[in-house]
Amino acid sequence: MKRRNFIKTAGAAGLGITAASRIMANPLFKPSYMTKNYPVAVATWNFQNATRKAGELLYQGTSALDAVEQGVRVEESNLKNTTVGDGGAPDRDGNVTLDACIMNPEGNAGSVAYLKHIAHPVSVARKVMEETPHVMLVGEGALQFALQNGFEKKDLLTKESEKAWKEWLKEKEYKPIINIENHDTIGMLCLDENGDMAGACTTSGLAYKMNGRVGDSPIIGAGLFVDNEIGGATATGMGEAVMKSVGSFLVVELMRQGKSPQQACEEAVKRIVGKNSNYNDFQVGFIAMNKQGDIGSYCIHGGFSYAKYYKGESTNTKSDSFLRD
Ligand code: SD4
Repeated sequence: MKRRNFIKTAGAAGLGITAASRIMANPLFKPSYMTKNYPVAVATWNFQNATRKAGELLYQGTSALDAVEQGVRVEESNLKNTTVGDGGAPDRDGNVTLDACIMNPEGNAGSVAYLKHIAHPVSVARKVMEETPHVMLVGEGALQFALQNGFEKKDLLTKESEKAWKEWLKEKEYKPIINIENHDTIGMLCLDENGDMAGACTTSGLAYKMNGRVGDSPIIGAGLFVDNEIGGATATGMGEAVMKSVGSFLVVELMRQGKSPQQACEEAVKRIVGKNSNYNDFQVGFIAMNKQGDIGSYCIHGGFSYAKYYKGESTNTKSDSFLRD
């Protein structure tokens, strides 16, 4: 039996056939699976400038793909944000290397990793998606491709990031920082007025990572996954744990099996907790959205939140967490 028919039948059985059919015949009756909570833009952390930008575009009729790209670019440009784009913290050797990806409603994807000197890796990722036969370009090749496509080459290491890195060099102690200044990687999902979904994820990765390290954020299925039939998910936190669980793909598949966005995020986090005995030492957070625009989020440690723009209102919502702080 199809799920919708099952829901109708089960509902009818519970209420009694006559009462249920009377309710369903009412023109104002809207079963929950038909509720449209969109256009909407949602992003990891309190990145409300980014969701506001994307959301306003969505309400002007912009496509999910254009809105999500423009939305995350706000944080890529933000020099005060040391975890994304220009001004991002460098690796141990002082290189700022950026990771980003994007997916459109058709299920196409583009990605760049270990990209130096380009302030907007998400836009390079989009070009990879739209203008090459490939999904992912890395390092020198990604930079070459970006320059060939007119992106400006610039030094992304700010004075502040350089100073903080030099301070770090004194001890060279490497341990993941949970909830960096309460913001981190930006992963965003947009659902446009046609009900089509696109997503993007962009980061400078873990501060003081090893030279050459790539995290989950540019990996399709790990840092981001969108299936326009079901919904999308995106991740933040310790990329290694997200990659090993193919986290965002897992969340979307759990939604496909009937879980709500919230239940799917919880299950994915619990799976990571179950497989990593050191989960106390790192953060992972997911956000997810289904095709109705319902949103869920869950993380290991408290402190994670998600930003949302819906019907002219910008909000930041605290995420529930596995560990109670
Ligand atoms: C990474 N997930 O590179 C990203 C960055 C992040 O806490 O979210 N760091 O692993």
